[in-house]
Amino acid sequence: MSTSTAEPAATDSRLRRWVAAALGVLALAAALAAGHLVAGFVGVNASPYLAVGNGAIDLTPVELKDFAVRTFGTYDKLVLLSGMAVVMVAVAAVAGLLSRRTPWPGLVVVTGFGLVGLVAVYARPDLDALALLAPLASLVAGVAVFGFLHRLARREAAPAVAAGTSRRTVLLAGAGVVVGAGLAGAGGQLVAGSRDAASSRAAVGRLVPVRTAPVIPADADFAKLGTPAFVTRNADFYRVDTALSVPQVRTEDWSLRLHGMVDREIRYGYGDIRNRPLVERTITMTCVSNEVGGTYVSTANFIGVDLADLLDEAGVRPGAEQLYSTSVDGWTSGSPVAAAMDRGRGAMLAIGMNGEPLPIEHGFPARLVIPGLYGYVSATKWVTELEVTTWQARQAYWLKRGWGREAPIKTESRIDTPRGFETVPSGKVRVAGIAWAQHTGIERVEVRVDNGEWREAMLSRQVNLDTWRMWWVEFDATPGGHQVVCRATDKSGYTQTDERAGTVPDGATGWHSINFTAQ
Ligand SMILES: Nc1nc2c(c(=O)[nH]1)N[C@H]1C(S)=C(S)[C@@H](COP(=O)(O)O)O[C@H]1N2
Ligand SMILES: [Mo]
Repeated sequence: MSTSTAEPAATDSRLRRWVAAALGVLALAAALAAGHLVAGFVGVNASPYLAVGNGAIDLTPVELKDFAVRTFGTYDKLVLLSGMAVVMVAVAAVAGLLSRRTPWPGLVVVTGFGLVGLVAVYARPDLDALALLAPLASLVAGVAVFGFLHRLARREAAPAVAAGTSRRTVLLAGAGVVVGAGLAGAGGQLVAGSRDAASSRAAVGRLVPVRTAPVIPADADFAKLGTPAFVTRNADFYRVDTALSVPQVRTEDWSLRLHGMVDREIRYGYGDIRNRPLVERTITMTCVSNEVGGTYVSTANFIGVDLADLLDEAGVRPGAEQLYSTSVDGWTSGSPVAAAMDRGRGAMLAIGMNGEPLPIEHGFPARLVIPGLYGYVSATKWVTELEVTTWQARQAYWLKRGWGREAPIKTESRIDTPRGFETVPSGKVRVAGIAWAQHTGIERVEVRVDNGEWREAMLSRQVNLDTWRMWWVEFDATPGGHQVVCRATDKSGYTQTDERAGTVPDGATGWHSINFTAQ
């Protein structure tokens, strides 16, 4: 140590505010990019950013999750990721600002970030120990970059005598980190992309069922009158899941393990399923989070095998109650064994949708589809495990979070035309929409305008009991505001209750109503 204790006050060598904040943000960028690069090799979900987001989803209370799905719809995850980004950048900048004199506050925060990433990846059920390399890379890169840039910047800020570093060097180092982080992040994305499921899906080719679903008659929808098309295009089919990044499973890596209360455990490979005689069924799926009037209802021609066939091969033991299915990403679902075994219901292990292999976001290579039950108890995507068990022994993902165990789809109807608050010419106004009561069938839809008489709507041709039906009716509308309400009656004789219930715990009820203006 020199004797120059009178060295100018440390204030002189404090980093400028913007430099300090930038250091924090640069270290964050380097950390995330390094993690993403390594995740390209060990599994994209090991990327600390995604792992933390996925962890946040799993920890979010039901009400908040339901609110997010309702408010942001398909963008809920984008909103979450953007929100996380804003918070992280802010914390990183503050960490930098706290480190104007010594690097320690920043290093502590960077390490804290790293530990959160490690815990989040560790907690993922779909990742193995190797995946920890990604958050580890983040931690090391974050600490190293912060320490390195801080030292450079401090040297530059120090009194001229001691200075061996020019401002230019610091800026160059900062720019180097930016470029490096960009390259690493993009590299990770590229590597992950080359190992994704798209090429595997393309290699599957056309799936040709031996028993195709009956052709959909032309009068099965009133698309020209303002209802949806009977069969929903894959690109338009609603999507609901907890996965931040869509699981990428290649057929060659996929298998389905069927075990539990069975006589013999079986493991099916993709070829074992694809090479069976495939059946095709037209089924309307609905999400329990669908609010009255909501959009989480769609119809497709699913191609696959009978779940009952697989269960029979394994030999289900007496006393079995629950078919507990697990997705590759750890999500779980519990379906009644009775529904899965009931041949009249036609539960499927589906590998195709509307003539194509399942789209990746709809569960490629394989998913469950059990007609008549809400998706969270019947429709596991990216399914890799079926355990035959009891209700007591296993609790599925949403059951643990307060949703019901038994969740048959409730009879509902929706007005599609006119749109809410639309202005239409007065005179004849056509009201059209959809109704569903899967596995029971729709018998009647009635429509009421301005608290007048209920009028029976024209129904589309019934395709099968597991699909929606379309309806329309015409009214004379005088100029001014009007309200329309609809209600369906199913084939059991049940008429939709007007009592409003929320989606939790087992599906919303109530009549859909819209207001429109005639002029
Ligand atoms: N792996 C996995 N499968 C899942 C879910 C999920 O979160 N993860 N969500 C379920 C729910 S709640 C519904 S409604 C349906 C939706 O299927 P879709 O996205 O193909 O429409 O998938 C079900 N299968
Ligand atoms: Mo759902």
